[in-house]
Amino acid sequence: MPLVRELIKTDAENLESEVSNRIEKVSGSVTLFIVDMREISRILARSEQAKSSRFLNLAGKLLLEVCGEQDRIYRIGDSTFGVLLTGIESIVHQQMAAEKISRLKNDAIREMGAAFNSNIRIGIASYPEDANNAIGLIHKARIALESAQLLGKNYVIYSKNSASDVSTKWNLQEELAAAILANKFRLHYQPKVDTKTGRPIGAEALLRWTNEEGVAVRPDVFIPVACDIGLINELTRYVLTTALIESAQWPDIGHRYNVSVNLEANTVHETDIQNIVSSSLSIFGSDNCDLTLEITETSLLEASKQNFRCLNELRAMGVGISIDDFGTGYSSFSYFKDIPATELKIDKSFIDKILDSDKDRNLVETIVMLAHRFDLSVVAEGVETADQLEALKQMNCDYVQGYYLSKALPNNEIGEWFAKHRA
Ligand code: G
Ligand code: G
Ligand code: MN
Repeated sequence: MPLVRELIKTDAENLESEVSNRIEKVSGSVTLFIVDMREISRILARSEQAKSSRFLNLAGKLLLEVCGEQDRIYRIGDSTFGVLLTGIESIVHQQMAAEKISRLKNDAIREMGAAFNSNIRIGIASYPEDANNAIGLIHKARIALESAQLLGKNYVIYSKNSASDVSTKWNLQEELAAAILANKFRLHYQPKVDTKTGRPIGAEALLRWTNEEGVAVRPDVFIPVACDIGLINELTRYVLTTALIESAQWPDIGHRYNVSVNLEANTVHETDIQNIVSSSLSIFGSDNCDLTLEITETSLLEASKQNFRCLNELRAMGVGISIDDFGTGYSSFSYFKDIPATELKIDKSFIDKILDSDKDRNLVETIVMLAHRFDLSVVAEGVETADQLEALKQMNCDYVQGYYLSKALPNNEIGEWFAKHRA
């Protein structure tokens, strides 16, 4: 009769005493795998809540299959498991076990009939090699897991190198959290210009952070970190309210400004963005400006019907939706018919090539025509020369943005820029 073993549900604190017990009972080395299935469960949760918990139960059961009599599995978080294996003496053995766990994930996905390929991450540390007690072992396995997430690897075995990568990340997290609480951010604004007349129509707000050492940290570095530490909503609120407050003071240019704000992909999928936007608008909205939210094409491609509902609600509030970085994802034509967008921004990589060949030019011209057929206005990003601007004018591209016109400027300079270019 095979022994029926159960998953042990525990929280992170109890894990410590569990691991401690095992270390005492088992002679020889004990290896802890922390298995994180967050990415998969997130994707499943977007489609259907029930699927996500079914997957995690299934994955837990499959994990039991890698375990021998002496081994234990703990469910230590919503989508995190601890696997405690004994008698794994070499790195090769650890690698084999990690590979096996990675393959089990495929079985679970297949059994669910889900059509995607996402990763699980595994952090691995051993007693007594990496740590001489339970607390140390859990800590090292967590560092290895963080490192796997950082490097985008299926698994990482703890080493001094992984520790230093992760400590850099943890420092950044702490610094960023402090900066968010202390409101150390600024917005810069890059003007958007009407291609035909050369007159300004508005600007894109771009977040700027200079850390305590005076180093400007790029938003594509710190925004994912803000997501990880659960503070992305604070940043989104900051950007929305600041853009609304500051644009209200910009000089008269004969019409309302269009102000664009970038939204991080997961904000659209996972937060109550409608409420954040509507409360910002009701408190800080002004007659001076219309708001547009820029969402990357890639994240729109992942969007489910649920998210389209969210985008439709935003549209109903009078907010524009812009498809950012267009051309970098792989959208099919049918996507145009469903997406509730008002604007399409052609990625800089296409604009860069526009003068290279007829083919590159035709491509951009076709995108413009297609967008117009679906009532989307078109913005070209990263325009750097007069010739590019001229070519885009010929193609009926509506608006342009780029260093040729202006880089992003701090608020005290953007007002002057608008005043100077309004005529
Ligand atoms: O100019 P720049 O280095 O700011 O922009 C780098 C990237 O960071 C761009 O892809 C831009 O869309 C993104 N970005 C800039 N500001 C914000 C912001 O407020 N929120 C989000 N989610 N992304 C931003
Ligand atoms: O992804 P998003 O389109 O939001 O990113 C805007 C980014 O492009 C910002 O980093 C901004 O500073 C940068 N940018 C804007 N105009 C130009 C340009 O003409 N050339 C280059 N190289 N970058 C630009
Ligand atoms: Mn953008």
